[in-house]
Amino acid sequence: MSLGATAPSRATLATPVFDPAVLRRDFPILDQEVNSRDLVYLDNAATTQKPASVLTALESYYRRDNANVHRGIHELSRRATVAYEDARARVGRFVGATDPAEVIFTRGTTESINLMAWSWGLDVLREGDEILLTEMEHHSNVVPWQLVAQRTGATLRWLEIDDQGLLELDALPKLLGQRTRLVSLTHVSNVLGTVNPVADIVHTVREHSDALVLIDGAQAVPHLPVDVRSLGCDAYAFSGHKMCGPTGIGVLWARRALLDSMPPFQGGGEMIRVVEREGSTWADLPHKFEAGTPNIAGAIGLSAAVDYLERVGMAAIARHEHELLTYALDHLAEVPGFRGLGPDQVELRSGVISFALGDAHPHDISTILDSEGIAVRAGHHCAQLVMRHLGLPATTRASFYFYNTTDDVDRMVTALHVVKGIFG
Ligand code: C6P
Repeated sequence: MSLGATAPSRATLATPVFDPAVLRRDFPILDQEVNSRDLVYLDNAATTQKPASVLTALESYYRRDNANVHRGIHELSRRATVAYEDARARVGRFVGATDPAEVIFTRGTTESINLMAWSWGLDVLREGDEILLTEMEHHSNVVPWQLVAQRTGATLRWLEIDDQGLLELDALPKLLGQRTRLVSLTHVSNVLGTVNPVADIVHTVREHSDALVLIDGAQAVPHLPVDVRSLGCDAYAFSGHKMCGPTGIGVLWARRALLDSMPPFQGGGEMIRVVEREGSTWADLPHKFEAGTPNIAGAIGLSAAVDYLERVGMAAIARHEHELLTYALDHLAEVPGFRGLGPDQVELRSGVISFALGDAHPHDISTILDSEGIAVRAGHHCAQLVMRHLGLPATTRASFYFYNTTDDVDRMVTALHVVKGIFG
């Protein structure tokens, strides 16, 4: 089934055959050569490629409907507003949010977490309060809390990672208490691929504290079925560009009562009710948190991405990534000097493989792979605390999506043999 610009009929969808080799035809960018080799794109944790249906949605919005939202009473503005608000409801439903007012459009996960930090954190945190983070966090879920802790006198506490790349959950109850105001953690690690048992963690947090739970879902929503309500968390952040959507758009979902209690994050047009010289009052949710002209095209593109992902099927995506991960780990183990990082149990991981290869530097590895037309990421992956835990300055990282095939893995394995030949 190719799920390109035109959606297949419901009848076709009743018995879809998941075939990554066919699905990848929906992604025009994948059909090219890099350094005279067919492109193999294995940098999906950084950003994913966009199907034709998303490109078409963006183009047709700009060609036919472009106008500012919630302002004009002319036809184009009406169309743009309807499309933008439909996108909010659509994207919210994709992660189990039943109330569109709880879906705030942001620039991405980073801005969603900053919204929580600068609105809720600055307003609520006091000297002696504690924020519990994990050693597994991306800098986006570390630095905003450091900044807000500096201003409020709150303290950061840390849940560690064990030798397997799993969170040391036995230590969690001891880290929680009266002073814990927030537990903020990633759903899936962008370095180790570890899928954290979020619902269980929320349960433990509720048993031992009154803390809020914020989840960084940047690497989860694109790869597995997510339902924010059944996870039981208070807030959940994710990015559009990692799930076939455009860059510059993301979501903060949070419970209505929490959002209602929070002051605005930024001030400007759109987020006010009345402005007087003496002060202003705020618009209702979700607009209170969306100052200025929003990323209208981005929201519409993300909605098209969500349509696409739903047609492919999130359960099928997760299953395919597990199969690819198993296949890749088996074959990579044959490359001399290969050392994979992250949990041994594939069921506890998503499609991310960070690795070391003998003494070869990750930047050299990735340069050689690039010369073979293979895109991977090398570096600390914006997770220096994880690197410190691993005792490495950097790793090479291959990250899969549903359009990757075993042929892609074979190409990488062959290229790593070349790297090994060069570095010995
Ligand atoms: N990780 C990676 O290559 P933004 O940049 O706001 O869309 O997402 C930030 C972010 C937050 N949390 C996690 C777990 C992430 O993986 C990311 C982005 C990319 O791993 C770029 S550094």
